Amino acid sequence: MSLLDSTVEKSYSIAAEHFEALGVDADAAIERLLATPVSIHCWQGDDVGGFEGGSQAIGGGLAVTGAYPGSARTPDELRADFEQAMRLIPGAKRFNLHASYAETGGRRVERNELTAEHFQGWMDWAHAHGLGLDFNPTFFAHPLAEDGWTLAARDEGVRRFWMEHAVACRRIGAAMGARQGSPCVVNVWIPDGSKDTPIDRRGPRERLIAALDEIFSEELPDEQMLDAVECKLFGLGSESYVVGSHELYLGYAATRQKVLCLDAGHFHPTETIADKVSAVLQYVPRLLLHVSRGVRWDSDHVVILDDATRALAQEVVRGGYLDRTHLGLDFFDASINRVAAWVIGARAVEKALLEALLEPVDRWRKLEATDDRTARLAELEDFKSLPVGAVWDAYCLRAGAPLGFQWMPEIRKYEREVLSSRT
Ligand code: RNT
Ligand code: ZN
Repeated sequence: MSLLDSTVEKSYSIAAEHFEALGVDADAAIERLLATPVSIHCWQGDDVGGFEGGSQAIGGGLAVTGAYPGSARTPDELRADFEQAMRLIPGAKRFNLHASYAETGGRRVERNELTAEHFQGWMDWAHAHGLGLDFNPTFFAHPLAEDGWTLAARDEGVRRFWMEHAVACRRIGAAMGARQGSPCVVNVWIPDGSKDTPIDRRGPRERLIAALDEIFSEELPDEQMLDAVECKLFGLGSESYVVGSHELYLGYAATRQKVLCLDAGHFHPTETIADKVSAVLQYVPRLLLHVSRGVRWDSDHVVILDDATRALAQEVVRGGYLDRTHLGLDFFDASINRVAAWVIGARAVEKALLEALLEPVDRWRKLEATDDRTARLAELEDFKSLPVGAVWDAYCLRAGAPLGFQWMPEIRKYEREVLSSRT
């Protein structure tokens, strides 16, 4: 044990006493966190590029800004980058893929013809690293999505193509789930909407619902895959109307008992998703969270340990909803080292969860039940300066991940040795 490790253990045992005095078992919090997977998105590694080749713009209202060198250009590079990130992120991880990351051996395979075979490389790799996979059909960066319409398109042929794509993706997700022994969450997000005020808001929504019903009509076992739907308030180019709004998908997920995806960047600029957790879970079976950080618009900045992220973790933990929540990340920043972006975002989410797991909620619940609002507020404030950091360090140590920002030299080394040679 190094000197630093023994300092961490000493600080931890003092911190654990602090929490114990409040009735909280810090060891149990660490154990719980070690067993809670965070699904990390592939698309931070290559600016949502995917590997279909061609010069297709991302589109769909998604914008990645920045020109930091070293973006992954091939599946092998992306896997290597994520392996580097993984070593620096403590705890259980999953990997979240998009259909546009298929490996087709240089052949053009249309999206409606994708099969599990095109993800064999990803599945083998995930298996070798003990990673579960999650999946997303890709309804953007494609000639048939150029005008921003997919599942709700007026054109029957376009709609049909995207429905076939979604059906193919559900089967791929099921194959992933069967292989890994845990359900693959297959998340549907479509860009459909309009820049200016439409006359017909109803038609596209009816078309979307009909399309989803048909897509989901093939029964696939829950143990293999779970369907999720992701709403959005507005996007670039869909400022005035988004077909798949919050109300639409909340109603849809509630009536069809699907997983509801809440993306932290998909609501009004001052609206956070923490308060929605206990509301929507009254009606939908499970939640998928896209933890993100919107700055002014849905800008998908790297997640940090801010109030919104903390409040989200608190709601999931305080409500006892960890078992019904799939935690995912969704951001893309091309202006900083992409591997570091993964590490910063994932560590921030884990830290927020740890903080939430260390809260003396039983004690606070009692104060609340006796209407002692004064003590509740006082203790909530005091909690903010308890030694969570010491528990975090112990957690990193147990997970075999670097302490503090000791991971930065690793990033620099990887940048020097690997990323800098990519042009
Ligand atoms: C877009 C959604 C969606 C995407 C990914 C790439 O606004 O947030 O989740 O970010 O599918
Ligand atoms: Zn999202």
